Amino acid sequence: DAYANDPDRSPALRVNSTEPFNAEPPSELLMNDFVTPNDLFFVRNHLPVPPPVEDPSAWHLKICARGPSVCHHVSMDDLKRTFDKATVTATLQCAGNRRREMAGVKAVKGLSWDKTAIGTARWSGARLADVLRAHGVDDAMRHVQFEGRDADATGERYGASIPLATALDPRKDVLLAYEMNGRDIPRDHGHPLRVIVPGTVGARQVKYLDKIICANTESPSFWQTRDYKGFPPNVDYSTTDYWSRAGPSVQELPVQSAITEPAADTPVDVDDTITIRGYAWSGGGRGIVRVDVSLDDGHTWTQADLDPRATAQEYNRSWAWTPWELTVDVPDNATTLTLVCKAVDSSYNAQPESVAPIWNMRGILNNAYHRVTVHLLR
Ligand code: MTE
Ligand code: MO
Repeated sequence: DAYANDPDRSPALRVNSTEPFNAEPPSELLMNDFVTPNDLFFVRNHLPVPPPVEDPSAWHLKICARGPSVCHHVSMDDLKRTFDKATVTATLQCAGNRRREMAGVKAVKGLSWDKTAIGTARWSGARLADVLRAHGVDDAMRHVQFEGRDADATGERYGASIPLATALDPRKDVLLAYEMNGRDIPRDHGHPLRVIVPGTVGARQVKYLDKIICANTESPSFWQTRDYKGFPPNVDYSTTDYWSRAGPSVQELPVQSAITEPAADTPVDVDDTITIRGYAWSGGGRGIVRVDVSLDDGHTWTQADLDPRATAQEYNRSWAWTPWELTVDVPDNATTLTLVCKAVDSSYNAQPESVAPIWNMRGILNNAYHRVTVHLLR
């Protein structure tokens, strides 16, 4: 059993699949902290967790910075001693976050994620740009490919790539991370080393990192070439040559927000006011300038209070989410409220109003207005 050596997990996680293990935290726990505790951070594994690296000092990363034919070995000690340690607080979101709502429009293929396949951590490690420069990177190359140690039964390993321009831009803060929230990265999150690409889809942030290759082509892995791509709403698995209809690989993510409290379908005890909380976030370092909340299904709107730790982030380098909160009077005699939230990012991108027009067969990139209907006990 390839899964026999998987690590122990918190019983608080809501499990979407056990082999491979995929789970997300309960909605009402997600926004308790600006930085998500490691044991509550959503886990997205495509494959069995690889055997632990028992002795990280005997382990090396392979770096092929001038193309696949010339590779160097870098030990964990080299990585920690030779390169400055950088720490970045970044939100990681799976492309499939909120897939469940998209599946409500029409069937999609993939795990049924609710709205918590997203989390924020303080990631520490070496800057990928520094490590590539030290190994004579060829700036004319176009992509950086990453290979994990986790493999399927045929030996195919998890892999993905990002543009080399992203990796080399010091203001993009791409890390080879060996710590998550001040501790060694847990096994589920990529021990001993993973890539962190702030503002980019989770799928490119390769865990259990084994090899880095600079190349003129994207990663040849299934997950780069055939998955995590956008499909138009009129294409499904029965469409002839559906692969030729895919858009480019997903990299930076669009603006997103969701209501985490009150959770859907839980009766809410209210006096005269109700407190609504959630997160907003956008890809590419775009900060959140506004979150609008409605209690009447979008007829009228009120601005939520944004967490000052989020709004203090640098322009185009706002890697962490924006927790938001709103306490408002409940309309007299109301028994049901349809809460809606929508965020605006620093490029004034807005979320689409509904899921149907952005439906895609893979169920990714759902960033429609988020709606929660609550029944009031009063
Ligand atoms: N890296 C490896 N090696 N194997 C994987 O299955 N899953 C990817 C990415 N990196 C994956 C991986 C996907 S799709 C996501 S969303 C993130 O890891 C999830 O990271 P997390 O499990 O630390 O939350
Ligand atoms: Mo993902």
